[in-house]
Amino acid sequence: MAGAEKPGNTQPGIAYMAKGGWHWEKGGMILMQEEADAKLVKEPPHWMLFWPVDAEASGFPSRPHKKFGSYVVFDGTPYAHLMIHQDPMELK
Ligand SMILES: [Cu+2]
Repeated sequence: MAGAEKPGNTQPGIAYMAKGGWHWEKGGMILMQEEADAKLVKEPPHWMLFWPVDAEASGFPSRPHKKFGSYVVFDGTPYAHLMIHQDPMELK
């Protein structure tokens, strides 16, 4: 997303990544781009809610958290969104 325009959405959006995705992570924090000593981490299938969200105000963590399964990605940036992990293979 380096050099990408700031999101201009005026309504909330929702997306589902059925095959999950990947992100760069360093010290438990998700990075917007690769950095030295960062590792590439696989994300499971997940929903993404695209609307300005603030980790502190929402109570969601700003990094992947097994207990909650949801967290704010890119907290404190125009690209912040809520990530909700869901694995359809685990549904009964
Ligand atoms: Cu995603």
